[in-house]
Amino acid sequence: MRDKKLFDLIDQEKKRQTEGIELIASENYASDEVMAAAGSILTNKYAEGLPGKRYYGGCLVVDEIENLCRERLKKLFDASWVNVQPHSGAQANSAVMLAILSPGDKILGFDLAHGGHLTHGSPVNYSGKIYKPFFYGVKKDDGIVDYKSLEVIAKQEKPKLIICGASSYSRDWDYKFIREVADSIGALVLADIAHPSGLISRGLLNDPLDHCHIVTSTTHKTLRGPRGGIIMMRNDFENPFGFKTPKGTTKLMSSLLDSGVFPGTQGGPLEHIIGAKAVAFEEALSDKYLEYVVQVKKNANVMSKEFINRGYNIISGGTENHLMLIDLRNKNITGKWAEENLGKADITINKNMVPFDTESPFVTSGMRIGTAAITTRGMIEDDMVKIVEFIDRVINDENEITAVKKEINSWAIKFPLHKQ
Ligand code: DSN
Repeated sequence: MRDKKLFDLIDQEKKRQTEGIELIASENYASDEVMAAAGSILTNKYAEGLPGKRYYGGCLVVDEIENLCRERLKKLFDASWVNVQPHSGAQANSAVMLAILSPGDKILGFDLAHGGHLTHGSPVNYSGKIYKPFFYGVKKDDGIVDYKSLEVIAKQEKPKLIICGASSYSRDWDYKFIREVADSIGALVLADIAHPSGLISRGLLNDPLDHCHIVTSTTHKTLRGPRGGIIMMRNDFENPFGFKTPKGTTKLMSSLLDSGVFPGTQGGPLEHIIGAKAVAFEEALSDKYLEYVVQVKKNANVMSKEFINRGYNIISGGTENHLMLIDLRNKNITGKWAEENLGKADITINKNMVPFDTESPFVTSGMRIGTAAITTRGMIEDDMVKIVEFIDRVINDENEITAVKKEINSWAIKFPLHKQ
């Protein structure tokens, strides 16, 4: 290997991933085949456009690959239209907004400080700079989305787009209700299912495609594919907000979304990543993957109960998906402290704002924990209890860090990285 420096660093990262416990809710371990496709010669090919309508020659093979990817994704989510080119979830959302909205249009999203995402209207993101954002949050008493306030704000502000979906919310969504609210004001609904998409794909959570006009996701979290994004619709429809063609016909949303991706927000698609997405979608259609997502959900449930048994405050009192958000204020530590000190014991989590947080986003009062990655390694319910015990030991006594790290390193290597 000529670039020893770089490949030594990759080896170091492999050691970190192998010897530690990965609890970041948005991470997972892609299979060897997903990584082989992602690292393949497909990276060499330019293919601006869509299969059959490219701006470059030599696209016959990548056309087949992208079509295979699209067909597998349609099957996985029972969608009639998909675009597999977005480089990330954020890019997928930007393409959707470009397709639907004009600068200055109102949007209504889930507050980032309550579990939402930057691209749902945060003032530091394009979505909050170009469009006019309004937010709904969770109720203070139970940590569940405040659907009533969503309805009130929607009826008052009449946004063109309502966005649901989250990056740290442990409950399922009432997509039907949100669609009813949207219909009452003539808005469209975008569900961003980046986190729970794997669980949704196999029927373990409510199906947003039943009710939401457009659905976006990442492909690397519970879906366990390469890093990337996707856009889907179960039914195509005419854009209600104009965008007339010179001939006067209203454009179909599918065509607007395709243009929103390219040339709207991206150039050449990453065909190596599209190949890897195709591998991941085929894996996700398998019985083994169904077993996996069922176990992810079981593991999260057991873990949240064990945290509660040990006096931890889980926002909303539990989980219905792959993650949980823990308010650490009753333990007298911050999220920053937890991230740093658990990290020293090779337990990787992320600090996270909790709803109505009193700390800054750099400190936070909470930590977010997910079971997608550790379940891929083959860990089951008993292992969850053990992990909570490790975490509790560190949080209760910093002097335990060295001992916990040692135990974790020898225990973790018993679970191979790519067991699926
Ligand atoms: N950064 C992702 C997460 O951790 O949830 C969201 O984009």
